[in-house]
Amino acid sequence: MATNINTTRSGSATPTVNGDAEAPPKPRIALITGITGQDGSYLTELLLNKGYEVHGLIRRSSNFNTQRINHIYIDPHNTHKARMKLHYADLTDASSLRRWLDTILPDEVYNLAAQSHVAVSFEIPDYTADVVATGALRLLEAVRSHIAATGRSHIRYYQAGSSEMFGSTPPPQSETTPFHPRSPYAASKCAAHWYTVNYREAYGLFACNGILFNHESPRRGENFVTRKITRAVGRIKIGLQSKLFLGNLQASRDWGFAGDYVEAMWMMLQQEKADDYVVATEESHTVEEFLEVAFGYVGLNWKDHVVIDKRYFRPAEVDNLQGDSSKARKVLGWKPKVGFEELVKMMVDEDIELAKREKVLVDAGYMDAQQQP
Ligand code: NDP
Ligand code: GDR
Repeated sequence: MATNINTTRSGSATPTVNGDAEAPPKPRIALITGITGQDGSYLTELLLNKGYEVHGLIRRSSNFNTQRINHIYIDPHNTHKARMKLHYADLTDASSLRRWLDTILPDEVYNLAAQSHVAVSFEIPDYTADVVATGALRLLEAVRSHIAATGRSHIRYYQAGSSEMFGSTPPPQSETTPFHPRSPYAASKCAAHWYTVNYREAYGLFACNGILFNHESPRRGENFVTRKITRAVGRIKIGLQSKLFLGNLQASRDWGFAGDYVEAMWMMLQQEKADDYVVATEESHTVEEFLEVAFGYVGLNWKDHVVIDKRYFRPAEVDNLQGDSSKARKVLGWKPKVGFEELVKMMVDEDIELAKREKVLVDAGYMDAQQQP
């Protein structure tokens, strides 16, 4: 029989006055894995703006990996102002997850951490499964056992699911579309999805799967195709690069803006009932169309610069993704604010500025112009 956790929103989940009429309302506390990633940075900004205290789990790296959140970092010694706090942990280390839950006592947990590169998952499948699939299970189990030990049953959990789970199932893809994953990454995300559903059904955990279609931004990792293209456009325009090596240009993706998508994550955790939602613009474009808009925006022809390189083709491709996000639009009241062309131009504008700064370093002899991202 399922052991149910009472998930009514109470305790510090709703800002309350702690018995003292003078005391300020207690802020809600969020715990984010993957805070140093693209989505982690936008979600942190969103939650800080809503008055949350945000705790992020970061993994140890030989180089600093906090570039995307440096602009909002305040020295923790400044205790009154620092509302974002960082802690070392890893999704491959169960003890660290449970320890930080017990210490931070979050109201909301967002599991964004992942080895998130589809092509790389074919190179390191075992590690990808450990972080993406078993990592999600470790965190769910840490949340479940934390609740069992403390009685903090109001905790809400968000799992970063992906349109890659649909894989070769034709569009439009909605919450009821069958999964057919085409990579170790996608198969691992399917496992994480079902672990999340299972913890909801077995233990009554307030756990939601966001099935998010591709979302991009000027903070997108530089080896994802959109950012790889806009970085190249900036560098070609400024004279730092001439060629751009790419793989399959015919793949079609439903690309939105990451800043819009993190709002949907938060909205899911504010509902009465935990559920799963597709988040998408409902518009799909090929990589070639992305090239046309990005190069065309700065008066260049992509055909003069792009070279097809077999190494960027994948053992199995996902040809066509286009979401049906009608459930999120109806139930959450979510809709994207940034359209395809605006997104591409936003990314190109930022990458032109970045290339200009790189040019200064190249001209001063501090950087090799051939050093491509
Ligand atoms: P990023 O690749 O930008 O960020 C991934 C984050 O996970 C980084 O903070 C990274 O740390 C962290 N991480 C990686 N491995 C571990 C580990 N072993 N332990 C702890 N942290 C780890 O991804 P996005 O921000 O783009 O995506 C966020 C989530 O949403 C991911 O789960 C992704 O798979 C999923 N997703 C993304 C979509 C998109 O279009 N962006 C669409 C659908 C789903 P570090 O900075 O040190 O590398
Ligand atoms: P994707 O994003 O696999 O959809 O996963 P990516 O930008 O890597 O690829 C999109 C499409 O572009 C094609 N492509 C190339 N891709 C890369 N990276 N580099 C190239 O040179 C290149 N040339 C062509 C790919 O074959 C593919 O068809 C992203 C990630 O953020 C996942 O974590 C997330 O779950 C999904 O989006 C939804």
